[in-house]
Amino acid sequence: GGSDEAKRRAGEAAAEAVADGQVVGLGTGSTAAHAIRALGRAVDAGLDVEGIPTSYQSRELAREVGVPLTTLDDATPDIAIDGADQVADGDLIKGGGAAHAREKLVDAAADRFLVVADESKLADRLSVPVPVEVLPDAREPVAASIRDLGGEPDLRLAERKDGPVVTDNGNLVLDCDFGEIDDPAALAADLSACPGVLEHGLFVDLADAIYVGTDDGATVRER
Ligand code: DER
Repeated sequence: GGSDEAKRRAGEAAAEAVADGQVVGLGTGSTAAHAIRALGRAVDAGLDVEGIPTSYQSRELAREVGVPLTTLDDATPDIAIDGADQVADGDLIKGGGAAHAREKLVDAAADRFLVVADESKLADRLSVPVPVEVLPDAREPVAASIRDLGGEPDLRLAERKDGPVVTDNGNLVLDCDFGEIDDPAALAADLSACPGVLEHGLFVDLADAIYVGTDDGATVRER
């Protein structure tokens, strides 16, 4: 991935967009983490915000840096800040951190969804594998459906645990390689229609702005 400096620039620029009194969706991953840390500093300086986390990781970091927390039961996010594995013309592939089910819920609930990414995430077409969260029992039936759709499903194995990655929701993740994706919306609909699929990492037409970080700044692309 890109440099941490570029990720920091993107995250901090997006955090600047948060206004006093707002509710903020707190994304998952190393780029969104910079935004959460910046919000913690802003809270220390008097900013009044409440965060809705998108994963165990973002909840823990928010608590660590002092961002007050709320939930979708009690608040609607005005703004969400979240990373991406790939960005192409405003559509995203997310799920590198296996948090995309709750991320999509919070990111889509927000009035404005700001993506934060370093330049290495930008592409002309979406082409990285699409993470698909599945009920454990559904692994094989969904894998068969993925193959019927032209993808190659790969069960995501854990690094510091024997066996597969298990999500915050207790499910498994199939990383599905479809190569270049010509019609993200159509593939997204096909994936959502598979019984046993909890959520997939295609975020189609959800992003409102892309904050692109470089080593010396950040640019904003409004959608
Ligand atoms: O899991 C996710 O969706 C993350 O946002 C991921 O897509 C980006 O993680 P990174 O900022 O650490 O590259």
